[in-house]
Amino acid sequence: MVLQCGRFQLPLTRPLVMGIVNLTADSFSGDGLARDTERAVAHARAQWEAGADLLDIGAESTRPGAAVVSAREELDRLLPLLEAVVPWGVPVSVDTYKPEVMAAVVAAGADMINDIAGFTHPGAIAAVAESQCGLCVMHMQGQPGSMQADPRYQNVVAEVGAFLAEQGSRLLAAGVSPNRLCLDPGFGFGKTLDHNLDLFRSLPELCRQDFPVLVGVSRKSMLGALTGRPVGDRLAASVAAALLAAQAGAAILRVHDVAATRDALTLWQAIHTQGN
Ligand code: HH2
Repeated sequence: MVLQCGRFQLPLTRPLVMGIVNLTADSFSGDGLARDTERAVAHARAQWEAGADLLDIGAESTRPGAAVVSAREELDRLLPLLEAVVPWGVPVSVDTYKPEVMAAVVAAGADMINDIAGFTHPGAIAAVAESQCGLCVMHMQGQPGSMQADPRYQNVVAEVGAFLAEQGSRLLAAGVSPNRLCLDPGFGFGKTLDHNLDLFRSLPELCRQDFPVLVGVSRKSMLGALTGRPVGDRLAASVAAALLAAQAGAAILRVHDVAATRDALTLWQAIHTQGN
């Protein structure tokens, strides 16, 4: 299987590592760089050199209570970084749910659009349909500001699966070719710890379906709830979670700690590759 991702066709023969670059002022993980382009470029370079297969740049934090950023401010943060990073020849994803931001970053050379709202905002599908960008469709219940207040599902696995299938169908109906899509259950986005664990347990089933699956659990509060550790001290749990997601069949792992994740995956692949 290959993921069409802008200028790239990414073979999915092993799990890919997506390195996070946060141009936010208030990310939960504390790594946000807001408008500090120089440090953001250095961080992007470090993520790439640590072995990231693709970079994911975001300029609005989704942490409950984080400030909503205007499209203009989002672009003022994103475009200088894109201008620096696109020529490196690394696939660049942009984490945004705003159609006007999508259109502008696609024009600026972004290879993938990662939408936490799953392309549900009016105009989002039209903004990306005619490009060659990879598209990550993520599930979220509610809005970032209030999503963790009281998330409820009858059956979280069925409901998340149905949403992803429906948005996938909408994108295909708009002319998007299937090899541009990947799906993400959206860990921590309007989900309790039990919802997250149910979804994690169901990953093998989701990963057996038609589209590659992206998993983002790096440093998230579900890991804090389980280990009792603060956000800066969740490396071991994050790497373990990434490895378990890979084992379950995830195609892309969205992580803050690229080098550690790569090491773990290298070991996992060596054990799982026949003939080694
Ligand atoms: N998680 C975050 C942001 N974007 N995109 C996808 N596809 N999947 C995820 O799980 C996901 C995501 C939240 O993490 P982070 O970017 O580190 O934090 P913040 O939103 O506070 O900047």
